[in-house]
Amino acid sequence: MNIQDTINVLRKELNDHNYRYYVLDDPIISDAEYDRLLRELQVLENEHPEYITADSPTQRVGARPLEAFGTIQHRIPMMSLANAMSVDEILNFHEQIMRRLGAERQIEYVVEPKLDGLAVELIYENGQFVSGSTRGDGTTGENITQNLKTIRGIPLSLRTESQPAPELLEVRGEVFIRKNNFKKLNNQREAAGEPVFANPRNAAAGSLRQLDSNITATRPLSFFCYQAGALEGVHFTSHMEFLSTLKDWGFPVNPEIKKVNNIDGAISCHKELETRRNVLPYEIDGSVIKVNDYALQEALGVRSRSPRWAIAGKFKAQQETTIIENIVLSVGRTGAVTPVAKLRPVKVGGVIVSNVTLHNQDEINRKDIRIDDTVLIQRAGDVIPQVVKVITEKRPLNSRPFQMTNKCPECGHEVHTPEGEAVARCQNLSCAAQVKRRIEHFVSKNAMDIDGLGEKLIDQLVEKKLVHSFDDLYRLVADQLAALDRMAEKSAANIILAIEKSKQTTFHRFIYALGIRNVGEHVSKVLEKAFDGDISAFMSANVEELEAIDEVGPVVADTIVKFWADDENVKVVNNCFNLGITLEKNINKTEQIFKDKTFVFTGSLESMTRKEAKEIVESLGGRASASVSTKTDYVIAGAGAGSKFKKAVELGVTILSEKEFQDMLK
Ligand code: 5U1
Repeated sequence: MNIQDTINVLRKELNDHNYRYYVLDDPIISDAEYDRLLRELQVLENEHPEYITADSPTQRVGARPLEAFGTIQHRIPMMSLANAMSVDEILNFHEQIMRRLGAERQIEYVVEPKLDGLAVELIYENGQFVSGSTRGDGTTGENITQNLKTIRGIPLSLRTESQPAPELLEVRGEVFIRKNNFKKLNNQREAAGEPVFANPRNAAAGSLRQLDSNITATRPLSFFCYQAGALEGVHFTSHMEFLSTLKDWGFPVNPEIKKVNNIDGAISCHKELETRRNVLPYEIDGSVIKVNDYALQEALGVRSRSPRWAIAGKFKAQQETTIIENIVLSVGRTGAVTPVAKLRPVKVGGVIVSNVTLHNQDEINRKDIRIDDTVLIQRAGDVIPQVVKVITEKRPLNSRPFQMTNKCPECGHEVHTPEGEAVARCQNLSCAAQVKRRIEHFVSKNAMDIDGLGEKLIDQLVEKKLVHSFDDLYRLVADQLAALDRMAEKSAANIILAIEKSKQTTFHRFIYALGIRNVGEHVSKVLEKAFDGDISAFMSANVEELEAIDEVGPVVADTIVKFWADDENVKVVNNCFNLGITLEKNINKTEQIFKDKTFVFTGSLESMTRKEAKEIVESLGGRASASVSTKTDYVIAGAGAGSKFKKAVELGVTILSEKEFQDMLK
C-alpha cells in the first residue's frame, strides 16, 4: 500500500471509531489504541502535508451531535487538548512555550485531574442558568439544558454574595459519575434485569443523552467545572482567579486542582495524580496542565483544534484489547470454582495482565465470551482486571464457546451450583485448594475450638503434607509439631492437648465445623434438634426429610444431600469418629416445653431484648417469627404493641403479657 492509501485507511478507521465513541457510545477499541492510531496518522500527515484533507480526523475537534436534540452553537469553540504521552513530552510542551514567549521567565502552571466523563458548556445570563450543551463537534453541541438542570451540582442561579453576576458567563466542565455511585447504579440495573454500563464514562454519557430528563434525574451525576467560555461584564487575569470566583458563585471546582510555580512542579503534580489515580473517588485518565496567566495564554494562542497553552498529560492506559487464548477453571480457598480467561499478555496501566476472572458461566453467557475472541480489558478503580466486552467485529469464524464442566479442576470431584447462586462450588473436604481455609474454619472458636492452631501453623502443616483434611489433625503427634518452624516443645504439647480436648464436642459444633455451604451455626443447631443429635441419621437423610425441618429450605437440603453424596466426605467424617471424636447430646428433652410452638414478640420488652427472648424460645424447642399468621401460637405483647397486636386479635391468637411469658418459663 502506498502512503496515500495508508493515510486513507487510517482516516476511515478513525472516523468509524469516532462515530462509535461519540455518537453510538459504543467504542470497540480502547482510548489508548485510538490515540495510537491518531498519532500514526498525524506522523504520516506531518511527513506528507500534501495529503492533509479538511475532513481528516486530525483536523477536527470532536464528533457529530445527536440529531434528536436541538443544537447550540458555541460562541467560542470548545477545543480539545494535545496529548503528552510521557514526561519528556510534557517538557517538550514547556520548551515550546518558552520558545514562543521569547524571554527567560518562570511560568506558573495549573494542574487539574482530567476527568473521564462528558464535557459540557453551561450558559448563565445575568446570573441565571439559561442553557447547556454537550461539546458535540466543538462548534455545535447538543442542547441538553433540561438534563443538565437535573444535576444538583450545577447551580441554577449564581450566588452573588462576594461577586456580582456578570451579564454573560459560559462555564465548561465535565459531567461524571463517582465510582461508588457507578457500582450502585449497575447493581440496581442488574437487579432490574437491565444491561449494565461498561464504565462510569459510558454511564455518564448515556445518562446525559436521555431524551427524557426524568430518567437523567434518577442518575447520580456529578459535575466539576474547569474552563471559561465567552465572558461579558467580568474580567479575570488568571485561570486560578477564574476558578476561585467560580467557587464563590457556587460552582463545584475540583479541590485537587493545584497551582505550581514551574514545569517541575507541574510534573510532580502529574506524577502524584497518577499514583493516586486508583484511590480518587472518580475515574481520571490524565492531568491537564495549563498556563495560569491569561495574558500569556492570549500570547500563545491556539492551533486548529487545541490551545498551545494547555496539554493533557496522559496516564498509562488502563484499558487495552487482547485475545482470549483459553478459558480454564480455577478453584479458590472457599471452594468456588471460577472460569479464568488466559489472555495473550497485555500491558494495562503499566501492569502485564495475562489472566482475568470471568466469574461464572452466567457472566460468560451474558457477555458471550468465547475462546479466540478479542476482548476489551480494563483495570478499573479496584485494580482487578476485568473483561469489559467482546469486540464481536473481530471474532474469528472458528471461535469456541466455553461451557464449564462439573468437575473440580483441583480434585476432580463433582461441583454444584446451588439454586439461586451463580457460582459453582466444590464441597470435597479433602480438596487441596481449600484445605487451609477449611482447617482454619474447623479449628475456629465456635466450631471445634482448638486453641493455638493459627493460620501460619496451618500453612506449615499443609505445606509439609502432615495434614490433608481435618481427620489428619487427630493423627498428629507432639514430635511432628515440635519439628516445625518457631515451635517450642511446650507449645507443641499444648496444641496436642487442645486437639485432644476438642474430641469431646457436640453435634452442632461438629456440623458447623465441616463448613457445609449455607449450614452456619444456627442451622447446625436446628439440625441437631431435628436429628436428636444422631449424626448417622443426618448423614443419610434425603431431601424430603431435610426439607420437612422448619428453617431448612430446598437449597440447604440439596447442598447437604450433595455433601454427603461425596464418598470422600463420608470417609473423612468417619475417620474423625474412629480417631476419637464423640458428640455429646446436650439436648435435654424435658426442657423442650415450646416444641413446635411459634411465638411473635411485639412492642418493647422490659426484662430482656428481642434477641434474648428469641434464643430462649428456640432453646426450649420453639420458633420465633417476625409476623403474625394463623400458624402463630402466642403473641407476647410488650409496651407500645401495634399492628401485630391488632392482627393477633383479629386472628384470635393467644396474647400474653411479658409477665405471663416469664411465668411460662418458670
Ligand atoms: N480538567 C480539565 N479537563 N479539561 C478538558 N481541564 C480541561 N480543559 C480542557 C479540556 C478539553 O480544555 C481547555 C484547556 C480548553
